[in-house]
Amino acid sequence: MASKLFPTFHDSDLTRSIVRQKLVILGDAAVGKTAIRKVLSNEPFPEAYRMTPDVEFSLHNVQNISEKVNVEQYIFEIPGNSSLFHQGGDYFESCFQHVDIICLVYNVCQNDTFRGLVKWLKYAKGFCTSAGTKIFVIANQTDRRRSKGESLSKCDSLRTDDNGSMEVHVESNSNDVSDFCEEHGLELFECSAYLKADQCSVKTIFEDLASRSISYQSIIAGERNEN
Ligand SMILES: Nc1nc2c(ncn2[C@@H]2O[C@H](COP(=O)(O)OP(=O)(O)OP(=O)(O)O)[C@@H](O)[C@H]2O)c(=O)[nH]1
Ligand SMILES: [Mg+2]
Repeated sequence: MASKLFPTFHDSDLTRSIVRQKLVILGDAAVGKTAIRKVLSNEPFPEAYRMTPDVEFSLHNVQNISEKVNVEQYIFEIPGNSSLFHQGGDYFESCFQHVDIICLVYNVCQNDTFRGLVKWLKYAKGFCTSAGTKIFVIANQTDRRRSKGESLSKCDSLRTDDNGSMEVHVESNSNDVSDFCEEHGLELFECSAYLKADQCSVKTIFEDLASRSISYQSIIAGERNEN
């Protein structure tokens, strides 16, 4: 999974290769796409919700994954607000060119954001130009999950959606989630961008995605050696 747009860079002085990955983060409004990007950039967790009005970008460096390779992840967040997404038109679509990885994010405590993945998956498949793009699902906000026996949790709290209307949050059914992932051949990761202890799980997920690109590089290198 090495981007054609950001080719692998071999620095003979540093004796390390830099593998560049292009990632796109998609999902409904307020599922935590910005929060995930901020955690990866070691920026403070965004407590107050501020809608992302345009494509936003972060660079995440993954070092020491192997002795010979560093990975640079170029992460593009697409606004989740559907009217903004449609206004973005061709520009948003162009972000899907030469993408290595697409992360579909939903909020575990808001079932409609899980249902929204059908739409985001359709966009991802429709706009992607590279055959090798891998798509993953990230279930975020696990810290808000209802613990067994708990009658009322943060999951059931009332909250305003991106159109300003109040709605009750209903937790997504784990069987539905696994069925969806199985049906579409998508791997599922879970995390919380909020809990300090869990923020490392966000980093672990992206390191995992980075290490897969290294495996891919090893295959390519192996093929080159064979020829
Ligand atoms: N408890 C909890 N809150 C979270 C978590 N991730 C994000 N939030 C909160 O959810 C709200 C929305 O987060 P954002 O990251 O801005 O959502 P987004 O997906 O980028 O939304 P758009 O930019 O509008 O598409 C913010 O108030 C965050 O503080 C999480 O893991 N746990
Ligand atoms: Mg955002």
